[in-house]
Amino acid sequence: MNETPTLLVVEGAVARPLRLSFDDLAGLPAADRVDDVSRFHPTRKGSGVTLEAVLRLAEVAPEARYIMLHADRDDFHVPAPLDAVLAEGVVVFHLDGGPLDQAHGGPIRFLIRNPAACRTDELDECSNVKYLSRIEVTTGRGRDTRPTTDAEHAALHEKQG
Ligand SMILES: Nc1nc2c(c(=O)[nH]1)N[C@H]1C(S)=C(S)[C@@H](COP(=O)(O)O)O[C@H]1N2
Ligand SMILES: [Mo]
Repeated sequence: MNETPTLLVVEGAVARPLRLSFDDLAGLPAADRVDDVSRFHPTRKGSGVTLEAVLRLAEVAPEARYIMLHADRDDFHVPAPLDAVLAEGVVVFHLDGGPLDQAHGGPIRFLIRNPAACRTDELDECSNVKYLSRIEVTTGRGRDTRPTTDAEHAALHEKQG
């Protein structure tokens, strides 16, 4: 499936584990595309595909209940309940047809369409994972590295710039 490097691994409770390249993502059908995320997240940029399309390719096992969003680059990890995240998740991977740069959370940025404010819900702003490298489909809730206090949150934003 790959001629260009793997940008996103999908693994865990799936029938078909995936290693997706830019070309694999760009080759998904038009119906799966999400163009210009600034239409619903005015401060963010890029285009992508629905989480649902990616998980459809991987064929999620019936016992799956969560996805773990892993950013191995900075060791940031967020669990998301599968039923809630399925219609909300967008996998952003290009900006005007070129790769999504690190300043925009690339090469892959995960976005929740309608996130709750930070720390108010399972699917909150903090779940908008930058540098997403792996989606692990799981039966239980895994490690959550989202900040839990205002101070931790402020420190993280300071570090992120
Ligand atoms: N990989 C990674 N993704 C991350 C974070 C992080 O520290 N590392 N911070 C999260 C938090 S706490 C928030 S509120 C949002 C901020 O996204 P923004 O910089 O686009 O506003 O990114 C989230 N995604
Ligand atoms: Mo956050």
